[in-house]
Amino acid sequence: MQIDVFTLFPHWFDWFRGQRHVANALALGSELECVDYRAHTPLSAGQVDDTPFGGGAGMVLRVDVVEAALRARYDDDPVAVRERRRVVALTPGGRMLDDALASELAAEEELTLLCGRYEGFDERVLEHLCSDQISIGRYVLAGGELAAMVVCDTVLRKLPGALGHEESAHEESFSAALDGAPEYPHYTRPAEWRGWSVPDVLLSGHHARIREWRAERSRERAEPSGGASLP
Ligand code: 6GU
Repeated sequence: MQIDVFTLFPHWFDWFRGQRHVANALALGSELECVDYRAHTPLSAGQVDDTPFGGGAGMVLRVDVVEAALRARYDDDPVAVRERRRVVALTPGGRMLDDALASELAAEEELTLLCGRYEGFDERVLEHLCSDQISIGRYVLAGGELAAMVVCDTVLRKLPGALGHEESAHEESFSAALDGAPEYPHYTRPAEWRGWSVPDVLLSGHHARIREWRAERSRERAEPSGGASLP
């Protein structure tokens, strides 16, 4: 998979690239590249944003700046680029990221992520230069960079080989393998600690019963009252 992230802070992604599963995915042939809006701005003094028409607080990322960066990267009219490549803008109001959307993105061979800053994008970026918008939750971040990393994290770990264990990403929380339910609980050694013991079935070596027990726990957690995080 080839991912391009458009950002004003490309160096933020240096740390991200060093994380094990990301490094694994990159070593296995995936690519994660950053494009700096500022390096391609047609405006003077590295300007990339401007005050909103109609007034109001904050700054808005300009449409001509985003267009210039896309054009420089893809050597084509960005309006045509989004026809052949998924171009996602990270916005607080976008489609909520979940496991199904992550799988959908992981199936793309090429993906472009546009990070906004400040008050976000000029609306014409969203209307004409991108294919869709994704949000990682209903709260506002100072910019799309952390959201882009969240998207890359969950997408890259779905690619074959990224986790080392082929099974690890298959039967995990919210996956189709668990019917979208949270994952069952895990335990490891010691089997007994301060009187807190591991369920007997897991020590039984009886694989069919273990599978059944795990499916039941997973289903329980999917019920409104079953989640450990719910009151
Ligand atoms: Cl994608 N961007 C920003 N700026 N804030 C967010 C977000 C994205 N998702 C949740 N909050």
